[in-house]
Amino acid sequence: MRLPPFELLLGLLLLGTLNASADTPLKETYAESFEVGVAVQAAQLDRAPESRLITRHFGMVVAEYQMKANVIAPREGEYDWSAADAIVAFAEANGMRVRGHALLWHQSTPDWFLAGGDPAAIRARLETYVHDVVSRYRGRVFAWDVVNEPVGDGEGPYRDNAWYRAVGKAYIDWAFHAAREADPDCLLFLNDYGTERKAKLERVMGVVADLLDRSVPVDGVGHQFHLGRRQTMDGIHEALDAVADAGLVSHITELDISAYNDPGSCFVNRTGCEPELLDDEIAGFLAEQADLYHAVFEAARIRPSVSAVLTWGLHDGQSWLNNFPLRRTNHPLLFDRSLKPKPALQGLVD
Ligand code: 9MR
Repeated sequence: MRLPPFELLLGLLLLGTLNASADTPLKETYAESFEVGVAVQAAQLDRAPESRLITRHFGMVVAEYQMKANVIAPREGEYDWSAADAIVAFAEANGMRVRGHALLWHQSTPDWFLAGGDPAAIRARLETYVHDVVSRYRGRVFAWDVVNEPVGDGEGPYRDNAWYRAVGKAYIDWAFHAAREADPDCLLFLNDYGTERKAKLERVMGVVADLLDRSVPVDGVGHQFHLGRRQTMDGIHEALDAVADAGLVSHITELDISAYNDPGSCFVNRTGCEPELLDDEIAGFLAEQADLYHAVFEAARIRPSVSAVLTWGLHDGQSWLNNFPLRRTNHPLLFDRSLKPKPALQGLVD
């Protein structure tokens, strides 16, 4: 019997592999090591092509902005749960888990929380808010980012935000204690960006150690991991190890990989930002991005301390990075603008 030419056999084999990988849900690929999630917006859950991708590839959702205080409680004593409820209901209807984000973030704090400046009043408002939100979703939101981005970028360990200026570092303790009281079984996280950089990691771990010393109930650290092109892996490994060494859980909470690697000036006054990728540069970036996504997922897979990895959005068209630090087409996520899987997704499920 004559065998078909080697090239043909190889071609058929490759085709088979590609088909198998395109069919494999991302969440199943990593099911033995960690859960895979995605940041969503309530409106997209009603759009069939997007919601199908979400339920197929992810086992967890987090609200990109609709569970923050400025959306839930724009005015004192008045709650709007509509979007948050819709996201939690979608997750429950589809057997998915919900990560709560975020009880307290200086950028989404409505003015009424801090009005008047009296620390006792501020504490009471914060505790009431945290209690009301956490108890509404008790047993349904399995983990909360209790405080988001409390750590500074240069100055002392604490970020010099309106909360810190009003009451010092105590606001962090109050939020964690109130969350624990409202749901003793929920995992409580301090979430921050830049832990892949040594100096920031040291500050984050210093703040965490200080909280643990005073028996503040912190269970884990959320690493946002908003990464850029040319990010190396050392800092990622160090960040995950540092949290494990402190005896805590890590979640990778807001993973995305920007096509740009801007200098600090771009973030300060939008000078020196990298120019928009040309069409013939995109494929090269997507290949680099696939390698980096794969390396980050591997870093999570080999560590028992990492129990969840979430991307900060479903597809490139939805990402905040198209508008930050300036308006520029970006390609940071696992699906492209037409919802097609990118090389990064293929690389992960292969
Ligand atoms: O991506 C989010 C964007 O859609 C919202 O408008 C914004 C304000 O709510 O928050 C963005 O998400 C941020 C996250 O909550 C905390 N880390 C940085 C994220 C990007 O700014």
